[in-house]
Amino acid sequence: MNQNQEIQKLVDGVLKRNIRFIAKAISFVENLRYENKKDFLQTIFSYTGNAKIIGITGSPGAGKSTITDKLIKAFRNNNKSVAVLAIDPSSPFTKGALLGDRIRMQNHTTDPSVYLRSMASRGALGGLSQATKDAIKVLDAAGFDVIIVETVGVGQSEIDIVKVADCVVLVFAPGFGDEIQAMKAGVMEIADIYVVNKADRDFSQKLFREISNIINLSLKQPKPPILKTIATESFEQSNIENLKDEILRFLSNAKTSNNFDKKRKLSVEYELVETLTSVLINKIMLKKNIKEFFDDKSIDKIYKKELNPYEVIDKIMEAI
Ligand SMILES: Nc1nc2c(ncn2[C@@H]2O[C@H](COP(=O)(O)OP(=O)(O)O)[C@@H](O)[C@H]2O)c(=O)[nH]1
Ligand SMILES: [Mg+2]
Repeated sequence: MNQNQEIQKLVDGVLKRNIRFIAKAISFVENLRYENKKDFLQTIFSYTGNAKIIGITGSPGAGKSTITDKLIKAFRNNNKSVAVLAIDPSSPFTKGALLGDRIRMQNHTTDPSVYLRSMASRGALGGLSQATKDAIKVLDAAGFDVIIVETVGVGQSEIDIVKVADCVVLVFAPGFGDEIQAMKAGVMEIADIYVVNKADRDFSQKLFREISNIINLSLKQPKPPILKTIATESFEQSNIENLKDEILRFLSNAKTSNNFDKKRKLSVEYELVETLTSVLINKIMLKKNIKEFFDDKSIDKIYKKELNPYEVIDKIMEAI
């Protein structure tokens, strides 16, 4: 089989929602450089855009995976197919956390309309990597109605999730002490829905009030809802059915107000710029007459103030 046939086979498998091919396609986009996955991405492009993408973010241990497990159930009750991408910031060599996520979501492993996948985050500056965005496209093309992206809310990935998700759920739990930190960092602004999980724990009411106060002060319109959940309770007791309803309400309001399209167009623009940036930089760095600007000697000179970096940039711009 030549390369085109290989790619077509992979695409066909994905479009048929064949789990083996989906797994293969995600590894494909995860491991390859842009030039090598471009043909594949180009072929699936026209099949993407139908899934609802939900971001679940918050501190490690807040209960995101436990909530996701029950959200899967809530969407399955409505006959929606669900794919989950759990983005783990830890090194790909320490699989502990990934295993934990799998265990918390294992209730659905025999359901062909549910697909779970963990990915290591390898994005620049800890943000969502291009691989993650491409994996979302694979799941979208595969026809999943809902794609849940679980990201650990530490820094850039929390902000980044806004660029890919249609609805962002920010999960808090009492006892982390990082609530105020998060608010300071401006992370609060990214949420479309707030969840205070572990509502069975002490101080959850206090946390609920704190977050309510912040929402009331925020200029964001409409005011995001805030829900209390106990993800470890039975489905009926957990309040996750309500969370699903709030997510659907948000998405439907966003559609009517045009915010949905606006947000998606922004993310198209972001990705265009991001892809162009990485393609350009790769192309530039590979040029022979550019390499010398980055060799040890040149870096050492800049370090010793013998060479001015701004001059170097000017020279690079002239050389390309
Ligand atoms: N008491 C209590 N524990 C919970 C609740 N939700 C999750 N947990 C527990 O908190 C721990 C971390 O949950 P997990 O879903 O892995 O958090 P994640 O890191 O945000 O994905 C697990 O031991 C869960 O069983 C809850 O509502 N109440
Ligand atoms: Mg988790």
